[in-house]
Amino acid sequence: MYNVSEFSFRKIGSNSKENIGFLTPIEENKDIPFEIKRVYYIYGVSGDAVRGGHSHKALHQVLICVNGSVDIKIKNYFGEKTYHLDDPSKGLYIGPDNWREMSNFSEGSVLLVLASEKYNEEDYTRDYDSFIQYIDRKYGNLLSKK
Ligand code: T46
Repeated sequence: MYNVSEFSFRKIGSNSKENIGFLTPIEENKDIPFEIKRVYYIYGVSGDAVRGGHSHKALHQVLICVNGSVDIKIKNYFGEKTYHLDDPSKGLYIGPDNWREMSNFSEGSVLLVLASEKYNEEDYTRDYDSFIQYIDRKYGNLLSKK
């Protein structure tokens, strides 16, 4: 999907020892395509709760469900898709201009987010109609006709 991609991190185990699990390292500009200026995580969310409901004008992020599972619904100029995150070795890159909603959090789930910028409320578009108008102005008027 445009400006959104799923990818796998390195998952380091051991050839000689069993049951010691895995280690996933993440380095900026190597394992993810930007410098990490902020890290936050979301947890303790009820299964019936929905978070998100906004887009970003400039922010790049990678979402990793380090425990449990969660659904991430993305809507952008080119369409709509829901990604299911349930593996701590998988990441979901989300670039600018993507409306996102997080739902279906499993019990005990933890959603880790690596962000390219510090927190800036002015980078958010939290009103859906404003998002459509912003996307229309930037990309044309196709989205509002879908
Ligand atoms: C996103 C999804 C995946 C801060 O003070 N600092 C921060 O770094 C963040 C992310 C949030 N906040 C404050 C702003 C709100 O008063 O925490 C409160 C909850 O934030 P929000 O309602 O935006 O949380 P979510 O879960 O809807 O969205 C968050 C991120 O804000 C957003 O960038 O892409 O996670």
